[in-house]
Amino acid sequence: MTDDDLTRAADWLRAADRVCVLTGAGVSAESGVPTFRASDGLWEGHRIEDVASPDGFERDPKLVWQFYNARRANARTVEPNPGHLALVALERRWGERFTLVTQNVDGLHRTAGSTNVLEIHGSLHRTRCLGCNRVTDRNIQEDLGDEPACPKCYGQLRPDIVWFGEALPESVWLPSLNAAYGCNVLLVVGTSAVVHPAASLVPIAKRKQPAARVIEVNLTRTEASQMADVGLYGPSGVVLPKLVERLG
Ligand code: BV8
Ligand code: ZN
Repeated sequence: MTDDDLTRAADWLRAADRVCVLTGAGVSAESGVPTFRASDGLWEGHRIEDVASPDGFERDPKLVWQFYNARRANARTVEPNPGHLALVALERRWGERFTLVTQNVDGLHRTAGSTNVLEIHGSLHRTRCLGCNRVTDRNIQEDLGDEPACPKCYGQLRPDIVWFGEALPESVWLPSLNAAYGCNVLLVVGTSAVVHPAASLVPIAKRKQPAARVIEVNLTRTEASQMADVGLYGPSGVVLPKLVERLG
């Protein structure tokens, strides 16, 4: 990342009326949350379709709950990193003209202090009942066991997470689309941009008129890089605070 790149990114950001941010697992990596596609990938030992799909849950709900209880246990041990805190600072600067769309289910953006957070793939903190559809915030302190039942109707509980093959809830996806269409700058942080429809927010922001400026923050180039106006390559926990500082 050159100093000139940082200045250009800060200039576009400073001039923006509305800002949208899309984050992925990379923004939590420095907090100690494993990413999905790194060699020590989260899915290690488990095939995605076995632990993050409705069929997998139908086939072996205990295995899926073991996988999610393990991720809840990891989430108990981690703290927000300076990258999460830099995004809180950006939200405080733009207020309700700032939207944070996250693919992450670890809850770290909210823990860091972000408030307008669209958790488009759900959250490890919540369960959903297959009997009465009730969504409950269970936070992450307790292990839910491998066959948790609904306290209200004794129905089967599942993690309130969007699995592969499932639609994103309209309650979070529509405002995310709105934010991507309405923003002047889209900050894409720590995502390989391979999972859809989340990744489609980048071309949406880029192809609309007037186009948004796309700033990518990542360790490496990704599927989104060719649509980025500038790439700030480095750890997001280092780059994002530098960007906030350059904003002045
Ligand atoms: C749907 C919850 C249909 C689970 C997740 C072929 C082509 C295109 C699409 C598809 C296809 N085949 C199937 C599909 C659809 C599929 C999809 O996109 N598959 C991909 C794999 C090809 N999508 C779906 O199934 C979606 N649903 O399409 O439904 C439908 C439509 C209408 C009506 C009914 C049905 C649902 C997708 C949601 C799946 N759920 N998460 C869980 O978390 O347990 S996705 C999962 O991947 C996570 O949410 C994660 O966030 C997400 C994306 O991964 P990333 O966040 O990007 O993480 P990754 O490890 O990949 O990358 C990390 C990045 O960080 C890297 O770039 C790395 O360089 C960088 N990094 C690392 N450290 C740092 C860093 N950057 C900065 N600093 C650092 N320190
Ligand atoms: Zn229930």
